[in-house]
Amino acid sequence: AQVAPGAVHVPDWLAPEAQRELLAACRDWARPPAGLRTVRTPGGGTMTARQVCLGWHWYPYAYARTAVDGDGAPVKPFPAWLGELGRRAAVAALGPQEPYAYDIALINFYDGDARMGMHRDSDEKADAPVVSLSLGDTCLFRFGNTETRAKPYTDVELRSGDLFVFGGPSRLAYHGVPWVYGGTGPTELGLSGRLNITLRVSGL
Ligand code: MD5
Ligand code: FE
Repeated sequence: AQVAPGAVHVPDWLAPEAQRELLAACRDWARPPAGLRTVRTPGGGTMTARQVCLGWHWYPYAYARTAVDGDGAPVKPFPAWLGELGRRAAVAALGPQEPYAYDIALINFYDGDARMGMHRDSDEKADAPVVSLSLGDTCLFRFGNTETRAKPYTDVELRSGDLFVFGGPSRLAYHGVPWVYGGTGPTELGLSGRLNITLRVSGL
């Protein structure tokens, strides 16, 4: 379903087996070196969702090749199969298009009361669509507008296996995760909390 021009939600895009495989990969990537970390913002704040990066390391508000605000180790490689998954996802949501060279994955782990405030993703130098995949608990995802953090926005529930693609005029929209509904994920998956995998083109 199109939520806004270029912003498309495809519920239940990843089959249970594909969800299990992606979760297993995320657990592996979360291990040190350059594994899961807590992100601190320049203003002295702490993000409640913890993060691991592939390909390029994101720190507020730029990209590096090493985990500069973590253990300093070289960032893990972005695997070819993940780029293929990103291209298939973009086509599934937006239809035939140029094959984008995805080279960044940002993986956010939400547990307990973790959430994400309204923000824009503007540190990439390319305008390729962002592919977002959700695993585990359902969240409330807030898709806003390009002008302000405030209303109008559209609230969407993202569930385990859902795909969301943000391209075109929606690429620079404000968005956030005001809430994760604890204990709502598929029991068979064995994930407590929520995981979100975003695939991006750095343009770097
Ligand atoms: C999440 N992650 O659920 C969200 C989903 C992030 C982040 O926001 O920055 O890691 S990805 C949402 C996204 C990405 C790019 C553009 C837009 C939304 N958008 O235009 O709404 O952890
Ligand atoms: Fe974002």
